[in-house]
Amino acid sequence: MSVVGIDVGYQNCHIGVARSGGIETITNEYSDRCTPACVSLASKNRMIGNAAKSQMTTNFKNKVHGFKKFHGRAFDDPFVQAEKPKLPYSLHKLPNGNAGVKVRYLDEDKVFTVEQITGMLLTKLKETSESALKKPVVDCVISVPSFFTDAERRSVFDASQIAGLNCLRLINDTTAVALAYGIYKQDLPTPEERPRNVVFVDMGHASFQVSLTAFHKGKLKVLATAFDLHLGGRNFDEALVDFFCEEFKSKYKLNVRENPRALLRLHQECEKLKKLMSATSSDLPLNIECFMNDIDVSSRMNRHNLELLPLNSELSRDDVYAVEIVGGATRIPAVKERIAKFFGKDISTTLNADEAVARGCALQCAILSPAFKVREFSIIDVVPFPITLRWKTPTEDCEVFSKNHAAPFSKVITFHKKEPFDLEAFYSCPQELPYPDHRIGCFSVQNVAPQPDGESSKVKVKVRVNVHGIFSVSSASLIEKQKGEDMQIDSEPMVQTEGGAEEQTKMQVDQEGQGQGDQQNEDNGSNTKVSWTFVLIPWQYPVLMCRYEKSFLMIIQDKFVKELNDAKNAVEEYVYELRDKLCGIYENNRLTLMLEDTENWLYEEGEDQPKHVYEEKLDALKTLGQPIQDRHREHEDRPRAFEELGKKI
Ligand code: ATP
Ligand code: K
Ligand code: MG
Repeated sequence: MSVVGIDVGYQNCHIGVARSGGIETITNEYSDRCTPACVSLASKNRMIGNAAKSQMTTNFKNKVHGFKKFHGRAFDDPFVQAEKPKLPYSLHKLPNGNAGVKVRYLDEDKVFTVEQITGMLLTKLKETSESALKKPVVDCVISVPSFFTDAERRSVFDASQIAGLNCLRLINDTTAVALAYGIYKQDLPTPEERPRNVVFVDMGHASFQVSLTAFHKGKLKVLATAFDLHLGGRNFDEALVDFFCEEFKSKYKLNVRENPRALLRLHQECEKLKKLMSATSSDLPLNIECFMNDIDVSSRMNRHNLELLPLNSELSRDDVYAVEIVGGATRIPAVKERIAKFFGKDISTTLNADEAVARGCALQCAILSPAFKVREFSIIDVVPFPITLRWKTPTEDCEVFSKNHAAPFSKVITFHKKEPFDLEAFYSCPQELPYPDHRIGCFSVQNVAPQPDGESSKVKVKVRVNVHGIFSVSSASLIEKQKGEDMQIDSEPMVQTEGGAEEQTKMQVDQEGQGQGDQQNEDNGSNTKVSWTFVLIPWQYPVLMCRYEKSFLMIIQDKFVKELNDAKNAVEEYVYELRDKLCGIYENNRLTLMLEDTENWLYEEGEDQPKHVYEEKLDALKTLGQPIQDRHREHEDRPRAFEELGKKI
């Protein structure tokens, strides 16, 4: 069983793994701890991560980045529409109304779902983990922003399945950070003492998340979360880009916004500049050669006091032990200042700003994994947006989960019904929701019939916000009345919470959408409980468009291209290696000619050949080259052997 935690950022991804020595963050094949959230589709293969990012300004129409926030969103979603003009690649409306990505792949126009794109990214991260751990990786924990709604979470979950991962938990970014903070702390208060309250702030590339978490020995409880999903490092980049676009318009008469390649380059340069400005408050130059229409541009900039939007939260400042900040954008001095000022407290940076989320994810995976021993630590998270259940005939509402209610959590609601009925779940406050559709799903409880005596039947419905932060109706069961028993009939539904939140955090991962009722008899044996299946009519449930075979085929295609390139490179390397040697010591005309021919061939018809052609070419070269190399080696070894012998005598 693998123990892997994945932080899928808007810009940067990190992986934490459990090894015998503990939790580590790992590097990819570029020796980089960070893998860019970038996928580039090309005529022969896909490139993912660093390789895709390096293609930034060349294959830009087919280079997909910044897709994290398109999860579970419709093409017509105002957020998607606002992002669309800023993207170098095209978006496309999928048959189910969702936003898809349109690119050229294998010389054809292709549309991919966001789940497929993130699936590709996760496939890469899975491979990176596998090569670090030297074993297959399936089980993992993946981070999502705390403000992700059901549809977004389901979509990320689907992406993990496309990548062949078994996501044990979708954990909120700031909760992962809290776990990474708390698990090794020796001095946390005992259960009788007042909790230690810590504020965690994560400003990444595209969002700003804050959580207030209470710690006791061996457990953490998130008390509240706040966020601004339009504030992150990229807003600073965009502000700089806007500034320079204006300046270059008047200074050089250039309309940068009309040239996607130039705009991308400006973006890259502005991000570099922003990072430099974190380190120095002095004036910094910006120079880009051959920027657009053969014109070189230059300008200057100094540390901006870019406005930080007000932090909207009800957190009490007095009772805060520490304010811990993570996320790349918290390196911006103005951001740090604002956070410190808001909480009236010095900020702490005891956690690794880039890797804390991934470490927390790996720790959560380790806790869930029977294969790894790690300190027990209970985690209670919160429901970020209140959830209401509505049943028709007569139309009635009941808020089943309030804001900041503990999660994961189950509740049992008792209905008295004579016929099947529908339950509609939706977020209670559409105006507070960072998502345009407040509906979650419609659950249809079927096979309900009156009792033999014509009275209503008692139906118990269990609703749950599960470990992933996803709402579901997890079971519906009918209590059959036994002879001679009288059943209490309420016209009002009774909401009964089941178990303490503590108990619910034992993290058995729910089987989504199966609707299997549990068999335990809650009614002390007097009534028989019969479980009914229910049907989920999903409103926002993203349709898994990609079958596994499809992503599997793409992986095969990538492997195929890699092997082909390796075979081609082997010929090239052999040619160079041998030619160098030939010039020096062993002269052989036939071989020299053949090497020359091969080199030319590699640039002409040998540019694009099947793998076996390269392999045959290499074999032919080796047949000629190897004996010569061997003879040369013998020739060199002989005097050395004599020398050695001489020394011994
Ligand atoms: P999100 O959490 O929003 O999904 P992410 O996890 O990919 O995004 P991070 O990797 O935490 O984001 O942060 C990336 C952001 O931090 C980028 O905007 C980057 O330019 C910025 N950043 C990184 N280092 C610095 C620095 N030294 N100064 C200023 N900004 C920086
Ligand atoms: K990240
Ligand atoms: Mg992040």
